[in-house]
Formats: sequence, structure tokens, C-alpha cells
Amino acid sequence: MSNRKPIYVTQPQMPPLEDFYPYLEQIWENRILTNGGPFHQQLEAALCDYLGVEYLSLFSNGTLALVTALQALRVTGEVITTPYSFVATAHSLLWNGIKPVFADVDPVTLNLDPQKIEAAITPQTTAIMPVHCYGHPCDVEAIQRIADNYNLKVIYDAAHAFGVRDAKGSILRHGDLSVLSFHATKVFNTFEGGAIICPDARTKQRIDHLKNFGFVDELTVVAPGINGKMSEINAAFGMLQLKGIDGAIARRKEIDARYRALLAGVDGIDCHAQALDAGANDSSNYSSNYSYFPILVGPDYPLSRDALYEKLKGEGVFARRYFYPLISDFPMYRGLPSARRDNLGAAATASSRVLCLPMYPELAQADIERIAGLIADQRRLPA
Ligand code: T4K
Repeated sequence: MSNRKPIYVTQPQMPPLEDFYPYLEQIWENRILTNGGPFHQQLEAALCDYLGVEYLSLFSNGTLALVTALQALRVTGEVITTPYSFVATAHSLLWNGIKPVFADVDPVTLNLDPQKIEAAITPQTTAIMPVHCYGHPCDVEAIQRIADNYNLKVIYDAAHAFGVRDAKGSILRHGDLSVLSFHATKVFNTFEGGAIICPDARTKQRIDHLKNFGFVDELTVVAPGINGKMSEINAAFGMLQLKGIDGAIARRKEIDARYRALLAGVDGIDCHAQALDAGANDSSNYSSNYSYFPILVGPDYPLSRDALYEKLKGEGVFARRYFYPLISDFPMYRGLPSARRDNLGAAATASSRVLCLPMYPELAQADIERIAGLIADQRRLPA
């Protein structure tokens, strides 16, 4: 084990502490701690502006936002989703009594393969829940065509896709709803937090009722809502975080480029293609957020993925296997017919090969070189 300071897969971006004091003083002054207070309202407006979307409702985390998004659209029956994601994606379905139906991913983009979605539709299907995995846009046009043809709703789990744009604007404008996560490990964090992006004021109103127990006013409750509200501390922190977000994404872009350059010649290591290379729609004006840096460890590499993971760990580098195991392999899902391995070949292959390398704005240049060097060195060592 190395004596160096551990390097984790991510480290949250934090502004100087003293910059947060004035925000805290305001909260102490006005004594509004939650329930749609002034910072909550400011952050909703500021995020709409920054992201280029019209309606956004803040949440205490991304998972509650997913659960509520399904409630808002009254989704029931079966929903087609990806096994290659964080477990919260499918859990949000189970929390609503909905049956997840897993479809395979495209082996290059690692997002749901539209053809596989279409093949999984049954008379019980009511919606599709794709994930813009690692912030790389799904094939939104093909998915919308399927949704239109079969009269299905589309809720994007956009937990990784803060600030991602295609040629015509925010990726979050696609589908019926999109859900963001502002967890500590995300590109934009409010410690914990999340949001639903929706296309019209009426839907936002329903979502806002649902996240506040269903209250419309003091005496009227219109739905069995939940408590999904973001607190003023989190919202105030979000306002401060927004100031640094462009710089943070720019630094991530540099790190992404450096890793790619350093790993380019290493046989058996494939850097997951940026959406540009992966053939996403409208790639001409696509802008990424560089939220993760996944590599795929192939059979040509001298170590297995897990051996490389352990090797790096021994050197104090805590890379992560996002997303292994597949969601469909967890006990509450593995009995589903759609969870069968032969249904999910591309997802299973990616899951057995992927390793997300440390990626965060404050990752030092020397550490990037060292991590890439450790990976490249395995090729030179005698087996
Ligand atoms: N949908 C998708 C596609 C998602 O990826 C997620 C969350 C959600 C939905 C749900 O959104 P939220 O309800 O979380 O808002 C992490 C995150 O907890 C989770 O938010 C995220 N996806 C998932 C991909 O990763 P873990 O269990 O791997 O996190 P953890 O605690 O091991 O953190 C990873 C590393 O980050 C640590 O080794 C050290 C560093 N770290 C972490 C935290 C929490 C810090 O430096 N500071 C911190 O405060 O799940």
C-alpha cells in the first residue's frame, strides 16, 4: 500500500469557505430554512438560465426526483430501462410499483440501444427511462420516434448530464421529463440535491405539489405527495457553486484530453469514446461536461479489469467500476426475464471491462501522469 494521500474517483468542487459565510448570514437573518425559500427560488431561476431550460423544480436528491417524475406522469405497468446505470435508476421504478424491463445498451455509446428498446415493448409498456450515461447523450431522436409510435412517455435519468448540450441546446429538453442529480460526486453539487426539468408551467406545478406532500395551499392536498424539497442551505450553496461551474468543466476537459493523450498508445485500454466520436446526433456542436473518465480494459491488456483495479488501489488510486455489477444482477432484479445475460450482452461486456479513473477539477497534473503511467507500466512489466 502506498503512503501517498489517497486519490478517489472524484472529489467535490468546494469554493473557499469564507465565500459561503454571507449566504449563511442571510439564512440566519431571515430564518427561512426550507419550503421554497428565497435561495430555493433564486437557484431554480439561475439554473434555468444556466442550463437553458424553461422549467425546473429542485429536489433534495436525484433519487426522489426520479420517484416523483414517475408519479408526476402517472406512469404504471412496465418501463423499459438500462441495466448499465447506478441502481437508483431502477429502484425509482420499484418504489412506484412499476416493473422494470431491461434492454441492452449500444456497445459503443453504452446508452440504451433504440432497437433493443423497440423489441422490449409489450402491451403493458407505458414509458422508457434511458440514462445519458457518463453525460453522453442518448440517441434522443430515435427514442422519441419510438415513444411517438407506441405512445410512451420518456423520462431521462440525466443524473450525469448537467450542462451537456447538443447543437440545438440543452440535452435536458428531450423527452417528457429529465432528472438531474446534484450529489457531492457530480459535476455540479449542492452536497445532496437534484432537479426535474419539465416543459411547461402546469407540469412544474404538479411536480411542486408532489414534492411538498401534495399541498396546494394550507388546507388543500391534491395527491399523496412526498417530502422532496431542497433546503435553503443546499440551495444557497448551489448559488455559490454556479459561479465556478464553467471553470470546473473547462478543467475537466483538460484532464480528459491529457488522459486520452497519455493512454492513446496503451494496447488493451480503450478510453470510452466521447459522444463526438461515438456518433451522437448533431455532434457538430455538442458540448460535454466530462463528468467521468471511463476506460475499458480489453483482453489484450496484461491484467484483468479487476486486477488493474486492485493494482491501482494498492498505489492509493481508488478508481471505481461504474457500472458493475449491472443493476439487473442485484437480487431484487435478477429474477426478471429481461435480466437474463443473453438479453444484455453488450451491457455485461462493458460492465466486466469498465474502470472509471479519477476525474475532478482539482486533480493535479502530476497525479494524472502517475495514474496513466501506472496503467501503461503494466504493459512493460514481465507478466
Ligand atoms: N441516476 C444515476 C445514473 C446516478 O448515477 C445517480 C447517482 C442517481 C440516479 C441518484 O442520484 P442521487 O440520489 O445520488 O442524487 C455515488 C453517488 O452516491 C451517487 O450519487 C452516484 N449516482 C453514483 C454514480 O456514485 P457511490 O456509492 O459510488 O459513492 P461513494 O460514497 O463511494 O463516493 C465515491 C467517491 O467520491 C468516494 O470514494 C470519495 C469521493 N467522495 C464522495 C462523497 C460522498 C468525496 O470525496 N466526498 C463525498 O462527500 O455512489
